[in-house]
Amino acid sequence: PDTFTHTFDTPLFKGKTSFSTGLYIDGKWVDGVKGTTIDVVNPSTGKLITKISAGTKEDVDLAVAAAQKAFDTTWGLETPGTKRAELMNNLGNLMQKHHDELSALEALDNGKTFFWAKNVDVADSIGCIKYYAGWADKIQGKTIETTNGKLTYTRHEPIGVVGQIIPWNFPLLMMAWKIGPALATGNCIILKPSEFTALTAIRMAELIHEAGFPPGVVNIVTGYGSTVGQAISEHPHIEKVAFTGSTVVGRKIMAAAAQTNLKNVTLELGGKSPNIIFDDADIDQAVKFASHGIFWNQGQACSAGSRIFVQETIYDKFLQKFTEKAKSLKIGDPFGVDTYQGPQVSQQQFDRIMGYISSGKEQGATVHYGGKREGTEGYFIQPTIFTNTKPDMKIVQEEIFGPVGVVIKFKDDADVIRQANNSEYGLAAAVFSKNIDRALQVSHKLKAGTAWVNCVNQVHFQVPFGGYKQSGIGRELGEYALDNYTAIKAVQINFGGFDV
Ligand code: TXE
Repeated sequence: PDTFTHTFDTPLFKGKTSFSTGLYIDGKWVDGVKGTTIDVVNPSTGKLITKISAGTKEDVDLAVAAAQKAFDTTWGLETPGTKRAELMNNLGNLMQKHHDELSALEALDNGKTFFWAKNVDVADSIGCIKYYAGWADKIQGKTIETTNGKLTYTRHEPIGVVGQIIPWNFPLLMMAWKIGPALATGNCIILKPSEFTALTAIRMAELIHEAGFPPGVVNIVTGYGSTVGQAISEHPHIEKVAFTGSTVVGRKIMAAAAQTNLKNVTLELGGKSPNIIFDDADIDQAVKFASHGIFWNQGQACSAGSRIFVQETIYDKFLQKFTEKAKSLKIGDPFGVDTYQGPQVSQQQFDRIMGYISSGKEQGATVHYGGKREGTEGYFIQPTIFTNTKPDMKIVQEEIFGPVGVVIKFKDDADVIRQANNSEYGLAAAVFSKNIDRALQVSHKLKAGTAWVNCVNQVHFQVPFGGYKQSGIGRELGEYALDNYTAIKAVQINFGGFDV
């Protein structure tokens, strides 16, 4: 296997400096069939960290064969839920043991701060795996009364071999959201991490191995979307694909599924979530959450509160406080103890965001604060606030996926509901008001898969998450996600109750 040795200048790795960087197929580390690699770049510096394998269609075929074999012989119906739970808890415990190391790897590879990686990404990933371990022995069907002398029951069976394609904004967390429910219900997995941030998935493969999962149950094939991702979406023996990423790629995955074996598809796509602040809100609370809503994780959150609607009577006061808050956010080294904002994940994303900032200016919006690159090295962008926007501007309609928010005035409840719903997306929405009747009435009228009241960006593994409209199909997390990974079989037995 290909390994690299890198001396990380942080004690957080506890001396572990060597990682496998091949593909993890059938419980073994292997080189990709073609032997090509992908550069892994540190977004804080733009410098090379290491190289990982660039898998291909042939590697996906090998992984699917391994997964199918595991499903038929050692996993699937062969391993009881209690055993699946035990292995998943082993994995959760190993992640806990390596909590700092996983957090450091995420900060290094993605650019998010070590603080947030540790307290959200890794903490919630552990929580998610253990939560679904709890479900593994509680997958149950129903008995259904029809006629006397007939027994009918349902079984929630694992689907079989499933494909999972994940993005770079929460690399480990998205992996946990995907593998948790799939393993709990007895499926075998081919997972493709993003080509930009595969290091935690690779490290997880080592922990999955150590936890004792049989070979072939989880296979990690690193590589590009157009090769490995496409091969997963088109594969005739993958029965389900779960994807988190851009709406453009979501469409391709659905089309590929439709044109091949009609595999089940769940999609968690982009957003342009409204964050609504009424004049009866606690303004300091609203400012704090509005800032966290758009600037947290460098704005690279699908649920980011990127359209901030403020009632006209408090608009100036809010804008002044919100700007002060943006100014106070410390940008810099993700490992710095007081850093809030790290670099964007890649040169590509940096360019995309700077392109949106230029487009906002060209279309006549005002850069109220920020709008520039920060420093000269790495992919850092200042927290940016746009005002004087028009509803059809690109910065108001399209997902920027960076620390760039638009602040928009509104008159009253009806006006803001209309403006907030004027979007092709519908992932999340937030309402700030101390009038609970108003907050709930407005929340219920917003076309979004999540509505937050007096908070933003709260996601919990027990609570379903997903989008209306072009933000996706299906729900992840909570009990709801189990349905994505089970096929229902109805068994009907005649015990003397009827004849043809
Ligand atoms: O996403 P891609 P990109 C949005 C966000 C961002 C934009 C572009 O607006 O600015 O998407 O980011 C794999 N078949 N989100 O281009 O390409 C790819 O390898 C199968 C929102 O990086 O969608 C990676 O593993 N797979 C989002 C994954 O798709 C393919 C998170 C996501 O990358 C593929 C990320 C193909 N043809 C971006 N092409 C969210 N919902 O949180 C690429 N991939």
